[in-house]
Amino acid sequence: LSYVTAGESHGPQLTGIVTGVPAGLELDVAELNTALAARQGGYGRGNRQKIEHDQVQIVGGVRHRITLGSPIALVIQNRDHAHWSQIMDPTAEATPQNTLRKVERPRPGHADLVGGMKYRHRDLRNVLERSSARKTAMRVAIGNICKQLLRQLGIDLVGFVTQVGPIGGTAVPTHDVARITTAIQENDLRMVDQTEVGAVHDLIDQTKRAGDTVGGIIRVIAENVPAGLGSYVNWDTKLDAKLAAAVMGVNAMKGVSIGAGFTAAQSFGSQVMDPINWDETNHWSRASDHLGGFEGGMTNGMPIIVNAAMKPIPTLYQPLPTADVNTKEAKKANVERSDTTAIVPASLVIESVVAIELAKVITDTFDGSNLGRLQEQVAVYRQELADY
Ligand code: EPS
Repeated sequence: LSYVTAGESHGPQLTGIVTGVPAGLELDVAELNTALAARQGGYGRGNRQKIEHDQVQIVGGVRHRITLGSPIALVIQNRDHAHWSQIMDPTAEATPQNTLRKVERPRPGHADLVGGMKYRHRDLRNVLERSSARKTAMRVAIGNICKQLLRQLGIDLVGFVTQVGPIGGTAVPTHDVARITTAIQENDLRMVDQTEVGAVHDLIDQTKRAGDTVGGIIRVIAENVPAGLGSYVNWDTKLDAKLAAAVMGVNAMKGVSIGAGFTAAQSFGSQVMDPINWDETNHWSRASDHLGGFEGGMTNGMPIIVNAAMKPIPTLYQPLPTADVNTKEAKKANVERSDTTAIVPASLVIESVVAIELAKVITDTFDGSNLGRLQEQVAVYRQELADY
């Protein structure tokens, strides 16, 4: 299973192709659109989301709601393109008129400057249009297809926010995906602890007034993942390594950890390892889950816990010093419309990339041609693990 996306933030549309989804999966398109709407929401979003109304159009690989096993092609329109149709026109010749809104003052922390250097762009709009997090909408659509596939194999997952700026970070008391999913729907921050919501709203309001931005920490929990996915035998077959790469592939991510992560470094081994249990009901399990469901780069059957640290968004309404790429004069950075924080949408995106990696390893480990056969093979494998 793999995917590719194309499309600029203010271009006509986002396009995605995902290949390797088994045949025979009944797709709930309403659920796909609900996930896209959730990614658009959350406290701290800017005005762009008032323009967009993300809806997926399926243009390949699905017939009468059922996946065919062929590549699935998806489209999401950029409604804002109507305001940028000349500036982002793919075929018209460049004229002074349609190259207005040039970006020449790169924003520190954004891809602007290095992207311009690397691709020899003098108008940094050519960089920012693709480096924009707008493209993550398509990853949520593809992630939701994978989530629907995983559900057919008994695997569920959820992404949520555990910290915004300095607020939060308290231990999440549960690994129960259904309980977390219910709790985070009670507020507009996808946070489990409702008592933190008021303080986070205040923080985001103050940050916005100051023309500044704020980041945070996201957690994804996946449950009922069978043991033994990924492998210890080579560094590049470790599944935790693949999850880390997928997380770091999301805009603005600066850190990733599994389970206790960095706090494991300051604890003793006896406090970090998860004691092994065997009993008639659960067969093999662990007494705790500090290692976030991974031993030796393989799933161990406990809930997978992935944490991601997101930096504050680099576009600031009170911009930082930079230099004009053409005149070289010291200037303030370009100001583009932006969110104060995108931690809520990012939690959906991180959930999506984890879903994609899990769907990928499962369809690689077992025969991923047809959902029914995949279900049979996974059931036989789960039984074998229980009988071990
Ligand atoms: C983004 C800047 C903003 C965000 C955008 C990401 O876009 P605009 O400049 O058009 O206001 O809204 O995110 C999305 C459009 C989205 O759908 O998430 C950026 O510079 O990364």
